[in-house]
Amino acid sequence: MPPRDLLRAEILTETELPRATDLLEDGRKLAALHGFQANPFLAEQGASSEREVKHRWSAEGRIMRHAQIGFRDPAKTQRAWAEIYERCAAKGVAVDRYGICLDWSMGYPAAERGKRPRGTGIIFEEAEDLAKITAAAPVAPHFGDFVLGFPGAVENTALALAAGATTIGNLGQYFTFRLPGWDNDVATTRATVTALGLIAAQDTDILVHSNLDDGFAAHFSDLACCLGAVLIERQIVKGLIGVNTSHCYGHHFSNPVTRLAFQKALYDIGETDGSMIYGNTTSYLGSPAENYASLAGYLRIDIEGLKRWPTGHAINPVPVTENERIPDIAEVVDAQLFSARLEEIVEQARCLTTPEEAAEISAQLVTGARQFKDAVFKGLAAAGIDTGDAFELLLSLKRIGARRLEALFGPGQIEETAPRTPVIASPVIEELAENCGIILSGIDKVSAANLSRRRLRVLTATTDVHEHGKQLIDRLLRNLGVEVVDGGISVDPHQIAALALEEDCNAIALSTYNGVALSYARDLLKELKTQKLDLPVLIGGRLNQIPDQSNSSLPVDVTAKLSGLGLIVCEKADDVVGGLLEATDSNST
Ligand code: B12
Repeated sequence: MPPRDLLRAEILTETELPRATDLLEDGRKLAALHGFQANPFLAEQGASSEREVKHRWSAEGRIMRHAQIGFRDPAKTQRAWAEIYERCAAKGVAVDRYGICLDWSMGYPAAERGKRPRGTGIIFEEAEDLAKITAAAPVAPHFGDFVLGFPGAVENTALALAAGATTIGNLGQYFTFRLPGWDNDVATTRATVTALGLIAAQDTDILVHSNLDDGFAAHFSDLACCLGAVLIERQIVKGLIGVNTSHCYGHHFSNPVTRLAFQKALYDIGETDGSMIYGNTTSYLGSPAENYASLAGYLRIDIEGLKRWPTGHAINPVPVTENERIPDIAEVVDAQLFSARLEEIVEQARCLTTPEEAAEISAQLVTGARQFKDAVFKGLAAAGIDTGDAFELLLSLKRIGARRLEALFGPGQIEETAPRTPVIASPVIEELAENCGIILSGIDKVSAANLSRRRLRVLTATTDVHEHGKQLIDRLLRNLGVEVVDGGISVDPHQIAALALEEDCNAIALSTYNGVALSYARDLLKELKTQKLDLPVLIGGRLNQIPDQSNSSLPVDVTAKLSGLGLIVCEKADDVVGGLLEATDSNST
């Protein structure tokens, strides 16, 4: 598809939109009310921002250490803030920054939060409550999720500043996350640009953080486009607004060579303010003992990369129970201590590493990323988008989406029939294909043939941003001769029911991960009833829910309740076969 296919009228359909200059000015005015409050970490370091500390430590060869916390219960979060620091310090290990997991309901404007669905993270109303937590130990607060990129961006940025954060994100989420029931992307963009104005007006150096894996990276099939996203976001935030950016990557970077190459490529394109290299959480597939091997595997690469190419990033030792549930305090401490010991071991073994292959890949990534960024800006300008206006740029990129951007402007070779060949393939896509092959080979031939004969149409969808489960089910079903109707990512129950009716589907296969399985299932059944549809609903993923009226920190399993409602609970992807065969037995053969 040539770039000329992109037209302003198709992307920005409104006749009138806010101008970034006005929104940035609104944000600047708010700075008189919402200023930055220093935190114990900066006091201890004698610095005015985390950025300053990052530069100092990079020069000394010291690597920061990051832990992610944020229990639903604020008192527990406060306890964790102090206890993790103290228990590690007692062993001579420093934890330097905490990433706070705000709840997704915090993404809505403050006035709306009470009536919106809740997820698994922490919920705050008052800045003082938050500041009490961040004062509990000299650790730099990092506000990553559900701040920038959401309709509640201005209120949440003010909260983060009052709690002493000098790294605030998460711009990556702006491009891909959808809050349930919220489709007003103009309001989201307006809040985000205004919040960027508030950040730009602070008299200390605030970093705008973006987690690439939350944003476009998980959707691009080419890692060169993923690196290109860094250049594009930098151009918008630094180039047009004057604020420094800080990029995080790692969840999906499971290939050691490309993980190391990406680190070098970031260094080569001038990253000095990296927030953290996220743990390769997709490699946590087994028991804690097995996950320790994965932890060592990715940390070793990250330590090696940061020693060679210091970018300011912290390492992030993710607790080994992360694939089972939200990790508890002691598990966070264990992972931190493990990482400190591993750092010593990596240092001793450095003579063994030869990163030539990574260096070669990194050079290709940098060239591809620059090509991608230039093509995106040229293409947007040709389509009539004002590339000097941050509001128009952000909204256009969000609406075009990763897949189309890559198809139009990616640096990979264009193919006649297939998508572009990536310069460097993303490991996510490769792993899904491999995983699908393994599952298919384990399905018995009689069941597969039986399913294929039924000529089913199955709607697949997700309740939240996690889409790998759905992608896997889509692939499996297509390979088994089932027609897949794409119900989308982060969709609301009424949308699923309406589409199932319109597309005359035989069943729904739902993937859910955000601790809302039960409430979502109830709403979906209600919507199906409204549409007078009696369809089997298969459900998989993380089948748990945070009890609504409780302040409990961890979601509870709701598998039995889902079965009680009549849903077909699927533990593994291949359960889709038995589930569909059983549920569609009478009416489809
Ligand atoms: C990758 C990932 C992400 C990626 C998702 C990228 C993407 N585009 O998909 C990113 C980084 C964006 C992300 C974000 C978040 N994540 Co996340 N994420 C994960 C992770 C590491 C892997 C999940 C995954 O994709 N697995 C791959 C699939 C293929 O395998 P699987 O999950 O084991 O599924 C199997 C079965 O369940 C089954 N299956 C799944 N669905 C279906 C459906 C049907 C019909 C059938 C038959 C079978 C089936 O098939 C699979 C193979 O057998 C998990 C932790 C982990 N290691 O599992 C956390 C995890 C799911 N995330 C979690 C959380 C909390 C979040 C955030 C809220 C964090 C935050 N504060 O921002 C946000 C979500 C925000 C939002 N708006 O929704 C929690 C969920 C907590 C819970 N409910 O218990 C987890 C468990 C991590 C944790 N312990 O805290 N995440």
